[in-house]
Amino acid sequence: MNVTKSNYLALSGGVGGAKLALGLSQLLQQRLAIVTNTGDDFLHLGLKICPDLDTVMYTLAGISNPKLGWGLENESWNCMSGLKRYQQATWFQLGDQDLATHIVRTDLLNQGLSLSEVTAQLCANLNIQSRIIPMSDDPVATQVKLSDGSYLAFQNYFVEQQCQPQVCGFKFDGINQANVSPAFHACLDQPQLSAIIICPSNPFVSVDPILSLAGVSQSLRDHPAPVIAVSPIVGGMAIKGPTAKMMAELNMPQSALAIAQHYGDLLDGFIIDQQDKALQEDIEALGIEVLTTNTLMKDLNDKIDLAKTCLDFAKRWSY
Ligand code: FO1
Repeated sequence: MNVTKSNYLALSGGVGGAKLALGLSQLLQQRLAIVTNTGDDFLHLGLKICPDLDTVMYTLAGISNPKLGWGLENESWNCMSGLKRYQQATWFQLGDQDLATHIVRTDLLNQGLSLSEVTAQLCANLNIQSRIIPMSDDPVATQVKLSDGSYLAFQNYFVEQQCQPQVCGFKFDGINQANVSPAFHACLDQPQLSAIIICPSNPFVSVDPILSLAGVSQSLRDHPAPVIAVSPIVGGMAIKGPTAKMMAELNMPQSALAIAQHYGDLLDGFIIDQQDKALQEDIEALGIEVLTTNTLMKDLNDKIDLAKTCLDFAKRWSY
């Protein structure tokens, strides 16, 4: 008897990933687990900041700042004004309500809870139905390599320097010592996973940290569930963020084909935008099944439609 497979795993980071995660969570609720990148995390003003966890959390709770994509809606910035008084760093904008998240997270971590436990508690308070899981409970810090061979911490690159510096590589400090988080490990061990969906996040700094954790890539290859990615590049452009700029600086074509080649044999399926239909054959030649659709997510309906397309596409591999 074909056991009804019912659970889904999404890998996400950044704003683009959170959009699809929201669409998937609207369809799947508790049947969805979202493993989130923690390579963007850093200690700032004594607080543990986890931007990609917070972006997914706020987005699924319906309280994220729709214009910025990160932080909270209806935010005030009084603490930032206070910090200016003491000549403190204000390049990383921390809203007053957002600060509550960082204060509570830092306090619970200092009490000995794991990042997974803290995340579960924050999500419970925000009444989030899907499970948001840090990729690891151990520290991993993404550094971008600059053309002079030096490394720059991710937030200093992304926010303080507005992604201006040329990058020629990346490293994830701590990745070799970091363990896959318990809930992530449990997801990978679940035979009844129906699909593993790589959201349209930056492959280099949002998805690769997750895939670089020991054993993750091999687990995805070995898992009976299809691994499906949605291209973060549409018509040669990134919808948001530095993905296309990084690809240019890495001497890669800024195309959905180059993204498919980057993920390589990890993928069973790849969803590209109709603007990139001409690339379908070249991607299929890699042994990857391709679906062409509208991947631009302008509103909640688009996010749900794309999520539905992912789930229907995954059915091609169900037996
Ligand atoms: N991104 C910015 O471009 N400028 C900011 O001032 C900023 C503050 C910030 C505060 C909390 C948070 O959770 C995210 C924040 N981000 C900011 C986004 C952050 O840089 C993320 O790493 C990106 O979204 C990429 O994942």
